[in-house]
This record gives sequence, C-alpha cells and structure tokens, in this order.
Amino acid sequence: NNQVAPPVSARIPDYACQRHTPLQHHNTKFTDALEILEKYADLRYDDQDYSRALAFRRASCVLKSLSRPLSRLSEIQNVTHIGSHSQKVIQEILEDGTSEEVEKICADPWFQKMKLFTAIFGIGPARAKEFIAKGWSSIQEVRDGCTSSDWRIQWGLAFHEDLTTPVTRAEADYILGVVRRHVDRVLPGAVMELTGGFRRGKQTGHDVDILIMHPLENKIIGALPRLLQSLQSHDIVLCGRHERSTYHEELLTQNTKLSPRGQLDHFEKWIGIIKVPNKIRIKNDQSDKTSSHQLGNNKCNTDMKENKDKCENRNFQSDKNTDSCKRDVGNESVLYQRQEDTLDSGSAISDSLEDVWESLDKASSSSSPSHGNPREVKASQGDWIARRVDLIISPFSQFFYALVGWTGSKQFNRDARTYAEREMNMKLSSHGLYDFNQGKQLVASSEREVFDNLKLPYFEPQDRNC
Ligand code: DCP
Ligand code: MG
Repeated sequence: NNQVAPPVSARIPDYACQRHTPLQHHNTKFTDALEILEKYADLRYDDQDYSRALAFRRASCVLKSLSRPLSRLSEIQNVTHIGSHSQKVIQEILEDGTSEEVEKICADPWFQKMKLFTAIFGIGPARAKEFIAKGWSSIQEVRDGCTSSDWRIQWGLAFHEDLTTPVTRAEADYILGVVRRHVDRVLPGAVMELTGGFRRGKQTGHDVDILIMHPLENKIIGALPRLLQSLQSHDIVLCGRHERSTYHEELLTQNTKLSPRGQLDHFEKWIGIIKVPNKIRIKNDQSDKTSSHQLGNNKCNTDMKENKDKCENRNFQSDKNTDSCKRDVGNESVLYQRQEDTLDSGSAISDSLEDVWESLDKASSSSSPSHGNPREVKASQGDWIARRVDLIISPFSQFFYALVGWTGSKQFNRDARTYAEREMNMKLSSHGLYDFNQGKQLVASSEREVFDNLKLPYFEPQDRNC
C-alpha cells in the first residue's frame, strides 16, 4: 500500500528524559549501526571530544523511542537530534539493508583490537592504543607483555574470559541475595537496590551495581568496610578497591559535567570482583541467547540480545506527610521511615568518621586491594566464575537521586542533567537537585519526586533505556 506514515518529528520531545525508551524497540537495524559509529568515534577521537560519538547516540536514542519501525527518512527529517551523518546512514540502511561505512568499521582491524583491549577491566582507550602501537593483537600478547601494576588490569587480564561473559539476571539476583545477607549482619535495617541495566529490565549486564542506604543517616559510617570484611571472611571477594566518599555540599551547585567514562559521583563505594558459583549461571543458560557476529545487518559487536521480560515493579512512592517512602515489590509493600539519628551531631560524628577512616587507611596501606596473585588464583580456580560488582553507599537524604543516577541509562542521565540545567536552571546529580531560581536544594523522598522536582513526567526504569 502507498499510504505514507505521518512524520513523527512533531511528537518527539527534545530530551531523552522526556521520552519512553523501552529495551525492546522497533528500529534495531538502525540503532545497532548508529551505536557502532558511536563506539568508533568514541575510540577514534580525542578523549575530550566526545561530541561526535554523542551525536550518533542521540540519533539512536530518538529511534529507540519511536512507536513503530521507521519506513522513510522524511518521517524524521526535521528531528533535531538526527544530524546529517546519521540521516545518511539511516537512508543507506533503508535502501540496502546495511551501511557500507558501518561494514567497513566492523571489518577494520584497528577497531576490532580497540574493542578487544578496552573490554579488559581497567583498560581505557589510551592504554589500548599503546598496546596496538606495540604490535599486540591478542589478549595473550597483552598478558605476556603488559607490566602494569594496576590491580584492575592484573585481575582483569587473569579473569578476562570470565569478566567478558555477560552476567545473567540469575547471577545478579544471587549476588544481591549474598550481599543482603551480609548487609543484614553488619547494617541491620539497610535498604538495598539492584540498579544499573538490571533495574532497567536487562537480562544480562557487564557488572552488578548495588546501591545501599540506611534510614538513619549516620548508620552508614564505617558500614562498607564492615560489609567487605564480612564478605571476605566468607571467601567471596576476589579483589577490589574501597573508595572514600569525596562528597561535600558545594558540589551540589558546582558546574561539573557527566563524563562519558567514569562515574561522576562522590559516594563511598567499592569496585571489585567476586566469585559466583557456576551453577547459578548454568541454571539461567537454558533461556540464554548467544552473541552475534553477523556483518550483514551491521551488528559486529558481541552484545547480547535482551529478553523481552517485564521487570518487577520496584518503584518508590512517597508519603509527604510522614516523611517516609514506600516501595512496592509485587504485592509486598515496604515502608521506609526517616528516623531520628541517635548519634550526636557535630564533633561526635566527625570524630567517629575520622576513627573509621584512620583504621581503613591503615588497613589499605598494609595490604593490596587484592587477595593473592591473580594468575595463581586463576590457575587454581574452582567451580565459580569471576563477576564485577559495584557497591555504592548513599546517605538517606541523597538516596532517591542516587537511585535515579545509578539506574541510568548513561544517556538518560546526560539528558536529564542537560535538561535540568538548560530548561530549569537547576543542577542535577546523583547527590541531589539544586534550584538556582530559589537558591535551595530540592529534597526527594521517592523516585517519583525526583521527576516531580524536575517537572518531568515519571518514567519507569524500563523506559529509561536510551
Ligand atoms: N553511569 C553514568 N555515567 C557513567 C557511568 C555510569 O551515569 N559514566 C550510571 C548509569 C548506569 C549506571 O551508572 O546505568 C551503572 O553503570 P554501568 O556502567 O554498570 O551501566 P549499566 O548497568 O547500564 O550497563 P551494564 O548492563 O553493561 O552493566
Ligand atoms: Mg551495570
């Protein structure tokens, strides 16, 4: 039939945080290609110049939010975020099914090596380029030649195959359960959320991001070291690094951008690798999918396709009157009440904090963040697989901003922060929201309230997959 679909451009809001972006959408043949161009631009050009890469990501994000497959370029011709280069690629795919430029990039040995090397835990584009300059083209060559003393690179190389095997949802749930048991021991009453891609409904991920909070603001002091001790005493931790909080109030108003790489927040956190029994993954494997190496449809990466699974309703609702918030998980409803701190304010808190940091510093200077020699540990690996885990501790007062920030996606965050700045004269971060018009912070006691404060419609985590 010759019916021409009306242009969709009129209905597309400017920012990704104003659009539904589901995990499963209708335009993967375009978005896969655009995201290869994004990756290539990210790796190819100067670290400071992420703008080319972002242009492809923005175009891809718009296409992900369309409610139907794109059939003609004219439907999106006036969309701000789809620039001429992206339009050219889309047109090519509409006509031929593939893009020659993208095919070429996929076949480019330099690109293949960059992807291979930057997939190593601890290796960024600059180091990957050094490896290529040395003439290396395989992981084994890096293992043989790399002399870095960085714990991430050492463990990343030793456990590269483990760490590039996608983490399944079953494993993420298992890790959450293990951490929860230990958190209950060292920080009773704490609240935990599985964040990152899994919270957005993804069935696989490259790591497991867990956000931890306690309704008593000061209870979290020293909790993460205790948690790690507890995990370590059960032989769960392979290696990792504990980072102090670098948060201070002035950050709320300072003009800092969300960097394309690296987490731009100041929470106390632990970044590391833990062991997960193989049987957990294998259980999940029956329903798993394989990686694709097809060139024909411009999918040259090893991304896993996502299952179309509706994710749990893990939303928080606030009750403004009682200064509390409620989380619904299935039929269960959990109430979090902000509680009175029992610790004195002022010097008592800072003294106890200093004590904690002092003992932590002593501990970390006397031992490396890893346990044993990575190669030896790998050689004697039992029936388990190494998994990347991030544990983040947030004070209650920042929790819902932290939850939005750590749920992502990265692009959702970027757009939400740009929207806050340009449209609202506000500064949004994972620590809070500052309104320059009123000269004050806007508190949130639910995820919904974060959106309300920004005058944005609420989007479920599974609709933030831009
Ligand atoms: N994040 C961000 N900016 C970054 C890195 C991360 O805003 N530069 C936020 C958004 C991410 C979340 O933190 O969704 C977790 O980071 P991950 O890198 O783990 O991203 P995902 O969990 O989304 O991806 P994956 O499924 O591969 O783990
Ligand atoms: Mg993640």
